[in-house]
Amino acid sequence: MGEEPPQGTPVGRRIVLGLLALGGLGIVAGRAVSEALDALARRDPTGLAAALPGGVGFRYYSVTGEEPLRTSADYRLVVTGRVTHPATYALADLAALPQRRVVRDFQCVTGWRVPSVAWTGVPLREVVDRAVPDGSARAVTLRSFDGAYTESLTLEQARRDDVLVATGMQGAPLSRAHGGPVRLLVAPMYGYKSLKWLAEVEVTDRVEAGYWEQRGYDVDAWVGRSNGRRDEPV
Ligand SMILES: Nc1nc2c(c(=O)[nH]1)N[C@H]1C(S)=C(S)[C@@H](COP(=O)(O)O)O[C@H]1N2
Ligand SMILES: [Mo]
Repeated sequence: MGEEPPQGTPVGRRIVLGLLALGGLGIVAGRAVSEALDALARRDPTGLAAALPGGVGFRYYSVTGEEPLRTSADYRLVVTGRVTHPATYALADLAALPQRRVVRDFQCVTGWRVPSVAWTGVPLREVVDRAVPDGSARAVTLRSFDGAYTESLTLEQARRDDVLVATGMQGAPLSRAHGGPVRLLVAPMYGYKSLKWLAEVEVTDRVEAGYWEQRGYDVDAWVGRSNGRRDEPV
């Protein structure tokens, strides 16, 4: 790994959702409790919530140290670049496209992993292919409305079933802290590929290294097969 772990600035504190320990309680109870823990952790600048039972959980990351805001009313996703039909999607437009649910462990390259996270949203290929990539198209660059974070995928990776323009997580709308109203989910790769606060998909003629890749991390970030790590693949 590089000298600088890709954890950005945790937004305020470390957070444990405790979903593992609560797995037996069922989805509804688990979600209610995780929301309570979430609220607790957000009020807890000391980070003591990280010591709650449950062992593993999400940490909230933002390289800018901020949580940028787009309301569900003013959110827009633009699809640009080497396409013949550039498009702009409001949240309702995304909701009208084919939806998909992906349940997968979520793992950061620094080592933490959250088991069996349920995501919902539109496969990225739906918005890419609706824009009709031209003959020069090879990849996509993703941009965040935080103004700093970027990511990229090959066109082939972007068309996978487990790569989503995600609007939901654990049965609820995606929270602002987790990148809402819309983030990218690249389920088979380390967390840094899953860009939060997604604003733009630009179709490009080559892969452009993203924020963390410019700082030494692998562009192809398959869990267990990159960054010199030996994690269980997801
Ligand atoms: N815009 C933005 N997206 C981001 C990051 C970030 O700092 N800014 N951090 C990445 C990293 S390193 C991880 S592990 C995940 C963490 O997702 P979470 O904050 O929802 O836990 O978001 C990824 N996407
Ligand atoms: Mo990460």
